[in-house]
Amino acid sequence: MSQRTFIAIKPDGVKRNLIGKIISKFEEKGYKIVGLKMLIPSLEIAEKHYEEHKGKPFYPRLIKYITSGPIVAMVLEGENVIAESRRMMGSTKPEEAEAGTIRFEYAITKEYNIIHGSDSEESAQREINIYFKPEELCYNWTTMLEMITNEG
Ligand code: IDP
Ligand code: MG
Repeated sequence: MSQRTFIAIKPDGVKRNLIGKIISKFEEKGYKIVGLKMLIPSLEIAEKHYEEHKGKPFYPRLIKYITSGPIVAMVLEGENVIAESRRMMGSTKPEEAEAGTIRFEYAITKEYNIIHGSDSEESAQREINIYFKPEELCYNWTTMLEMITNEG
């Protein structure tokens, strides 16, 4: 089932020059990038994004962290991309993340864990709408793999 998901390289990932390495992993996996931009999240955007965590002890720091610098926001499309991109990211706590996952390789703490990914179809749709206007998304293009598959 082809799905879309929202992924963000958080400010610590950008500050540590990990943009290219992270995007490469998703490209190599074969996901189609249908939205991509850099922005410094406003307080309003950050609060909308993380509304499920409002009231938790780490919430104020989370908002400060996510608004502390640019993030790279993207929308990926592909088979089972929501669950699979979460698997590729690894556990929230880097010490629990499986070897080979993005957080295992790069995250330092459960707070500064360099990447965000939607955890359900509902949150994917919600988060895509928070970060992207419809006209900013490029759904209508064909990857090489799609071209070859359709020719066959
Ligand atoms: P997720 O990013 O793996 O979906 P969530 O539990 O949704 O994890 O938490 C959102 C973000 O909030 C985490 O990625 C992390 O940056 C931060 N966070 C989560 N739990 C803690 C905590 O216990 N202390 C500090 N920051 C946390
Ligand atoms: Mg989450």
